[in-house]
Amino acid sequence: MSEWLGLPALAASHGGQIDSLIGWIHVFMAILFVGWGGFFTYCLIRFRRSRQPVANYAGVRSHRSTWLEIGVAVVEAVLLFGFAIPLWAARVDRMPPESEALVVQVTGEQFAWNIHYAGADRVFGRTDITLIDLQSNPLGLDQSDPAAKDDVTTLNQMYLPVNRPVIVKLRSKDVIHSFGVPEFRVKQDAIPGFTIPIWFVPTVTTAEMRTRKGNPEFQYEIACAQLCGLGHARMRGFVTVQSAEDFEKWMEQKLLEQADPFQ
Ligand SMILES: [Cu+2]
Repeated sequence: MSEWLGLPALAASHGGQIDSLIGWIHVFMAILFVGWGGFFTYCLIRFRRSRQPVANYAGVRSHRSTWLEIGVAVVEAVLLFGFAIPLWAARVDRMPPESEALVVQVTGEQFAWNIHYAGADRVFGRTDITLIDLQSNPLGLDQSDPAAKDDVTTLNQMYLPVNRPVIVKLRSKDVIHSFGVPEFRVKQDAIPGFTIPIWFVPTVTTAEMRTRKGNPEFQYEIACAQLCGLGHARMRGFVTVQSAEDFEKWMEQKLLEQADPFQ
């Protein structure tokens, strides 16, 4: 159904459920559209002026319309309680344990995405607002903190291993941004003062998606989905999904580069 609706290619494990929810909403809305449209047309013809010159002050006496309205409410309740709420609960309640997932901190700012990995110790180094330097240390990472030694930070470049749960902890330095990756079917606002977790499992590597799409340039893109200022349109990040081995190699390489930027 997702191709039929023109949805972007799917590359996350929970995405099928979201697509089927979108599909069912379209089906039910199509039924409502045809039903109400038909009723409207019927009314236009049935109650046209030439046939009904004098207004009927008594109105409808049958209860059919009441039953119809109850029917619509039932369909909407099914959508809400049968699909939307369970899906939402699975997304926000059943977070995978952090020990099994890759935890990445993503901090939005006007107009970029700061990506922060905890490294092998799985502990994020301390950050301090007074240490922030827009050029050299946009996250204000405290290098004197031992936990920061193996941390990896990047700007607008997110690397993820395939088929492993990823927990993104979203933060913002200034205004409300929104982390949206259409292929992963995730979209969440980043709100200053909050750390908001979201999770997903990427299922298709960038390389595989390039082959599937026949487009060697394809990139998963983090699009800021909240108008956040004049540079909003260029607030783009990129996600590279790799095999677990390639991801580990990338982390090692990145650590070496950070230790010696001139190598
Ligand atoms: Cu933004």
